[in-house]
Amino acid sequence: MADLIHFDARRGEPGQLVEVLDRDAALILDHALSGAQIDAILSELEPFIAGTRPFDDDFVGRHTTRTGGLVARSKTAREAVVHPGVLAVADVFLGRASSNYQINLTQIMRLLPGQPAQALHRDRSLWSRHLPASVEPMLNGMWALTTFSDENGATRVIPGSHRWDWDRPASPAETIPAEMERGSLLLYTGSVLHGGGHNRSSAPRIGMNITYVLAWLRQEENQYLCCPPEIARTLEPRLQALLGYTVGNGSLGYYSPPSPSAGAIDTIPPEAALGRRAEGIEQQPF
Ligand SMILES: O=C(O)CCC(=O)C(=O)O
Repeated sequence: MADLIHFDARRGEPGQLVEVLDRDAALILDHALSGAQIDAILSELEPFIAGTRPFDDDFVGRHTTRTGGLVARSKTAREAVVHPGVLAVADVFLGRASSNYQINLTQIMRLLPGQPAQALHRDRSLWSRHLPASVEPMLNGMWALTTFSDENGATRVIPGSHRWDWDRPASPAETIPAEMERGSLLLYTGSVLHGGGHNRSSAPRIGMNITYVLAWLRQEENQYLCCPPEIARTLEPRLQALLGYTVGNGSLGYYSPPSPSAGAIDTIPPEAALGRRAEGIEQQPF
């Protein structure tokens, strides 16, 4: 089975990466985060990760912890969310089906020793089967905060399975492990079959899953609760927009201020909730 293609995150050309994603539905970007950035992310999130209990279900895994809300909880994780190389790919890849896109999920996925392999699945199942196959709704990143190896449960993918008939059965033998160094990133689509691997090592495998979705779909992790306006107003505008504090595809996500002022138009861009005007969007004074 063909291996996943590796690119250097510092030099990847978006058009070429999108071609590979269209063909294989997954690739690896090396040197995406430095050791210092990873150390900072893990230290900023340490109290949250330490306080997260394993799941009580077989799909996520009973020896797995998942810790979300990363934009609010980790300043350094924000650098991954707005990584210019990843956003350049997302602009092209998701730009084909929506005027803009947003964060879907930010989550530390920590597979503890003994965690068995996860059932193979497509992340686009979040929206059931209602989306036409021609629409790719997601671009996903799994950032390796530890090395990802076959032994420690690297995410397993079936390259090319995004083009399979939805009901075609998949077997673990058809998967390959996304083996990568600490600091690399597995980029994969919402339609590719994949799942966490079996952690047969004696140490946790730590991935940081940051996923993006078309602006006209409901986000998996509620960003307005995870990163409410008090925190969002301190962030850079690009990140605010990725959280969803902007309108998408025309008027989706508009805002009506809780205290109406007499005569003002009541549908304004959500940037108003952060105390600023939206760039390039016509709006009424608030
Ligand atoms: O932990 C992993 O490697 C993958 C997890 C995953 O694909 C999921 O839960 O959607």
